[in-house]
Amino acid sequence: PAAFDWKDPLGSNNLFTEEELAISETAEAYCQERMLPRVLEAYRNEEYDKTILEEMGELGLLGATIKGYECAGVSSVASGLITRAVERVDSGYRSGMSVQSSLVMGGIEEFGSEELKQKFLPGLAKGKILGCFGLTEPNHGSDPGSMETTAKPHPSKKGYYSISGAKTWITNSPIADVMLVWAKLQETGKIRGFVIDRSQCPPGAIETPPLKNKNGLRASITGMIQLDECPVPQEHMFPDVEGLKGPFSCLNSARFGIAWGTMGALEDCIARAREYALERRQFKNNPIAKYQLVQKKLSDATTDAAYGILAAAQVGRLKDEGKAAPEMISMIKRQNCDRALINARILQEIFGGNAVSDEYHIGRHVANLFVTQTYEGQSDIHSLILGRAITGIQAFV
Ligand code: TGC
Ligand code: FAD
Repeated sequence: PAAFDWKDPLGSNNLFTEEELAISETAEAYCQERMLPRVLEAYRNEEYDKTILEEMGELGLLGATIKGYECAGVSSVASGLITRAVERVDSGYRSGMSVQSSLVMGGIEEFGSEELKQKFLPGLAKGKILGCFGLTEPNHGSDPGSMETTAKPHPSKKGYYSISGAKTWITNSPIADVMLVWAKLQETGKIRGFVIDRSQCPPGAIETPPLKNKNGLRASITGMIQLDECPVPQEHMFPDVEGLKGPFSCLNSARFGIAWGTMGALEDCIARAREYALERRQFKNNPIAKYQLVQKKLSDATTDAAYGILAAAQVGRLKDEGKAAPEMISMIKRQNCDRALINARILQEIFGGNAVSDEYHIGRHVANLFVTQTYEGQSDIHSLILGRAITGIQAFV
């Protein structure tokens, strides 16, 4: 019989092409060699080093599924493998990348005019321009359809809209050059997407104060977007998409990425807990890995990670064939975030008191994974999306 590999228990590597495996290797090497050494200081000091996005851009890891515009044009599975490599180090680093790649570049690629694509995609792909995605508002998180941010014809600048409102909990906003902001057009009441170029905004029209002192995702920078009659050229509005379909289409790709990423974080927790359990000795000099209760924790987590990768790979293949329903993405986003968080919390117990020290990394993953379960649709919201698809009855309102 074939040998069992605890790092790839169900042989998922057999499902990936040579090219996908090579991309995964490049991403893993970069993340372990260049990102991992920075993460503890970044997390302690709540700092995001934006040169990371430039480095990722040089390796072709940003907006990797996009064809043209200086992007790599790889498969969805390959992009998932990149995301998994990044989140193996830290969910905050994956967040910075997801927003740039899936939410901003993905949105511009899917809905932007050719002019907007030419103007922004190559710079975003190289990490020279930083993007953020503003959907959530202080009073409307799970229910973005009720947003209050409004766009109306600018009273004095011909050919411009004037946007006013506030977005909150926005990854990368304090350092973003470009903001994809969703606002209701006053004349129709319909949600539209606007690409705001910070360098073109007059002073005071846009403020992006950071939200500090987070207790998770500290290696990622988060803030608000406050818009006060901000002038935006009409041609910076996505021409043909209106309603929630716009932001949710971007979210389909980002949620797909999170399903892969959280498996990377969980795999890191498993590898670290296994190593610790083999080294740490208690009671008659036995490694704690000898004890059945410890082994069960490792078995449960390893099983969930293996299942999670297989499910994500299956949805990735369907996505590229145009056969992935959004509910499939809700299913893997919910399941993988929940299982990663639950298992990481249990694996944390293996480290005893040392779990409290950040040098063991496990506590950081646990705090981060809570956030992954919350953003891009909290898990209970995805339960309701699935429940609606199963029963035909919506339970939101
Ligand atoms: P609902 O009636 O369900 O849909 C309204 C319109 O949108 C369409 N639609 C989708 N289109 C494409 N993909 C999807 N996944 C779609 N889901 C819905 C739908 O067909 C409909 O179109 P149309 O043409 O008929 O108008 O709308 P609802 O208001 O009832 O929505 C309910 C609910 C709960 C499903 C939705 O609001 C939801 O998903 N809430 C969660 C909010 C969320 O995910 N926010 C994410 C913010 S961004 C973020 O967190 C980034 S973190 C990034 C990082 O740091 O990694
Ligand atoms: P609420 O909507 O107030 O929900 C609170 C609780 O109530 C949740 O458990 C929810 O599941 C539950 N709930 C709500 N409605 C129902 C219902 N009908 N039935 C049952 N339960 C319900 N947003 C962006 O737009 N862009 C970003 O880049 C971004 N980055 C983020 C980064 C971080 C670090 C964080 C923490 C958040 C980020 N978000 C971003 C926001 C994120 O998407 C929201 O926090 C999330 O959608 C939940 O919204 P909320 O926080 O307002 O919670």
